[in-house]
Amino acid sequence: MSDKSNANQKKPYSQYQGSAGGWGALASTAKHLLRSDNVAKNIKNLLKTNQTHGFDCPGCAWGEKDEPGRFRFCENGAKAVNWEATGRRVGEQFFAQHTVSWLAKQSDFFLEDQGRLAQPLSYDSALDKYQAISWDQAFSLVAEHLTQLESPNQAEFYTSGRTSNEAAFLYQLFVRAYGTNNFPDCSNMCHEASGVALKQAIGVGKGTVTLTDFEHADAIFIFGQNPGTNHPRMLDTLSQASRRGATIVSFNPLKERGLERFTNPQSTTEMLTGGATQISSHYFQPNLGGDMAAVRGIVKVLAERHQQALAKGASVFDLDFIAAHTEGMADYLAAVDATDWQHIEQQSGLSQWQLAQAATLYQNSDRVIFTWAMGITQHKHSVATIQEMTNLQLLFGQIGKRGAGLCPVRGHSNVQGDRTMGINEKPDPAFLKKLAVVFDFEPPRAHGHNTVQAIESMLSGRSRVFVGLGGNFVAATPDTELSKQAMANCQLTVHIATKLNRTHITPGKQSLILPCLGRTDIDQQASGPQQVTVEDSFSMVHASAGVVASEVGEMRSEPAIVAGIAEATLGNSPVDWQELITDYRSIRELISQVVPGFHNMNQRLTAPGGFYLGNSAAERLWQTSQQKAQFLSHSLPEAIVPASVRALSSDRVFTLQTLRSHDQYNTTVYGFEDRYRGISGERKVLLINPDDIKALGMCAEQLVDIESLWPDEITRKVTGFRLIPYDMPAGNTATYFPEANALVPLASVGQQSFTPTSKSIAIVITPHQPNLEETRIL
Ligand SMILES: Nc1nc2c(c(=O)[nH]1)N[C@H]1C(S)=C(S)[C@@H](COP(=O)(O)OP(=O)(O)OC[C@H]3O[C@@H](n4cnc5c(=O)[nH]c(N)nc54)[C@H](O)[C@@H]3O)O[C@H]1N2
Ligand SMILES: Nc1nc2c(c(=O)[nH]1)N[C@H]1C(S)=C(S)[C@@H](COP(=O)(O)OP(=O)(O)OC[C@H]3O[C@@H](n4cnc5c(=O)[nH]c(N)nc54)[C@H](O)[C@@H]3O)O[C@H]1N2
Ligand SMILES: [Mo]
Repeated sequence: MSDKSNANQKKPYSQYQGSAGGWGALASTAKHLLRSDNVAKNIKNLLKTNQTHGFDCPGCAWGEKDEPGRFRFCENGAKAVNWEATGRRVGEQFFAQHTVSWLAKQSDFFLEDQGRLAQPLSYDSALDKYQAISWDQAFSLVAEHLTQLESPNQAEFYTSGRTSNEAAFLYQLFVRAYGTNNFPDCSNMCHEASGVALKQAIGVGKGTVTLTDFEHADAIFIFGQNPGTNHPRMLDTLSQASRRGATIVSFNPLKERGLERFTNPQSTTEMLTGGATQISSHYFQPNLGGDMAAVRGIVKVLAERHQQALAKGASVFDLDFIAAHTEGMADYLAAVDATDWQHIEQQSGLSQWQLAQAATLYQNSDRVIFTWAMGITQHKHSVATIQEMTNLQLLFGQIGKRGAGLCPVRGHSNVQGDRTMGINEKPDPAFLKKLAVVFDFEPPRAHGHNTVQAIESMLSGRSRVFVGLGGNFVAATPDTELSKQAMANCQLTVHIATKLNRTHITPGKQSLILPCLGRTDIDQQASGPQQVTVEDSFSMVHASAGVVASEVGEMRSEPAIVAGIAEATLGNSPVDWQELITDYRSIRELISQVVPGFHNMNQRLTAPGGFYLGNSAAERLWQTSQQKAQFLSHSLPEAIVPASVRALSSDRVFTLQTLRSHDQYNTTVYGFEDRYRGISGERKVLLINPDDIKALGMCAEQLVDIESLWPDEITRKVTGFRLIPYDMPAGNTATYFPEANALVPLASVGQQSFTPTSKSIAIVITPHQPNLEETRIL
């Protein structure tokens, strides 16, 4: 961002000495609030965050205990609320002043910082400007394009995970009645691997634990996750566990302060005494992509101990559980046995001794929870890694008992709910059958496109219409230039959104921006203010309602916009769309009829905290084809960066992960402080081991260019990134997305998950060539 030629400027990095949370978090919350144009309203908003009669925090999908008297927002939730609830508006006048080409040169921060989208807008390519359009005209334009396509499979319907259950349910109903399963969604880039892996292994693609289980766990193993920034309310849960003596073990290549120690802003004692709670008792720093090897090493140690125990008539594994509930252990243990220690140590970056230590911590704990997030799911072998983690938990019967289980920690606040509502390009046949019966139409059975396939289809010109229900498609997806080209190829692109972003200013031949209400806004319909519902990481469904009347102008709710498009395209079929919008309880009646676990939804929502959807695996009911939990065994990858890719350059090849700073929400950049990592004032940084800087013959803070390696003809390069020495194993590097998405090759995806491999990209680092623009040369 900033030019560091000015010697008086603050250093871009310094080691952060404090704990996570504490006064720093309160000060940052206050800073973001005070910078806002709506201070009083936003304080009111925050006090209603995650309360029974308030709205669900749009920040993350961590759950909430129903305890009175606590505030239930965190610093980053406050930023999300504050960002949405701005009084500034972007409408016709703003666009009269700016061409799309000019806007395209502005930063992501600038675009969203202009305020809330306030008016429906249509792109005029002759003027290169967005201009006002009426809602009816906008809906008719969408309908016209959709009905003119040769096949419904030429349209792509994207969803971002903030969308409520009500909007998602209507959206999938409309899209299927229209005739396609093309539902690329943010989940494809996020926890897809968790869903795929767990469904095969334990019969359900969701986590098996509830928030209460964290109160009973003896050990919590956290893999590939940075809760201090991305799930700050989880630190409250972890610090309580730590204080009652639970063992917390982290696996993360980076030292993340939130995993080390936390001062709980809700604890008067900690705040006044400057005290902090240690979070992780043990911290292992594997290589990027090294977790499968690490878990395999742990199992190898434990399997040996098991053999020794058997010789003495005892056992280490839970043989009763294994016999009663599982299949495939022998094959899996044979695969473990066949994996040599050299491979394990080299790939994980952890020694046999360290893995034996982790094995002991695991073995000594009666109840163990595994949590994980993007550090595990965004690799080529993510499904295999999650199944390896599941295998370990199965060996010890750690699924379906109190205080134990598997916990993929979801990202967007309703990403799990959207899937439950049927936003799925590979829908469950039983779900389609139910739709057919309840709505009396034949839904399409053929699988639709995921995110990467949608880009490929738009690139090739086959798909011609893109509709985005929230999100920022071109900034969130890999290979930015290809993704932008895909969008520009479309005949029509439609964006239902709260804030202006890069996707909107990458228009198709025609383009619409349809401004919608956010979580914090009161959603007033004919029968009165409405509630919507969301599902958290623990399968709890609860209501959310905005609390403060803001200047909403022409904004409409997401369900109302979906209904408008549906009615214009399909008329009153298969439902009376407008009638449903008058009272969302009628949408929930339909959900009750179709979606398993949602019976009597309206009534069950009145319980404080909402209702629990249940989880078959947590009850030790295995909905796999064999009705047993499956040990699934895979070979370790040869190498995280395959030899064929490494051979593409004679320079030293590093592995790069792209992650979030403390001041962003995915593609939304709130500011330029990554406080816990001690990085300040800029985002174009490359975190790297200090010895690697020396080995490269470079120095800290030097500017470099980064090029990724992939066996095709495309050069993927970003330029002018500052080297920041950071505590991480040699050979690994990190930088922020979305800036680095241009480096992620579209074809580099996870096996079975199709998730872009955003956490393991092969790169070479060269001194910055000031004349080189950021390029991608075909
Ligand atoms: N404030 C805020 N909250 C958010 C978001 C946000 O952007 N901002 N995004 C939301 C969304 S959609 C999501 S999905 C979640 C994301 O939550 P996280 O998964 O925590 O997000 P990332 O920033 O991608 O962090 C990945 C973490 O995994 C580590 N890691 C990377 N690769 C590996 C690996 O190979 N092995 C191991 N063991 N660790 C690895 C990184 O060092 C980093 O600590 O957060 C949600 N909440
Ligand atoms: N390289 C790399 N790429 C990644 C990742 C990574 O770790 N590395 N992470 C991936 C992950 S985990 C995810 S989940 C995706 C996220 O991908 P997306 O979900 O597509 O992106 P967001 O940045 O969350 O979307 C932000 C936009 O959503 C809109 N918005 C906000 N609130 C609302 C609302 O209430 N309603 C509507 N309709 N619109 C709203 C605003 O216009 C805002 O600009 O990115 C993925 N991309
Ligand atoms: Mo995500």
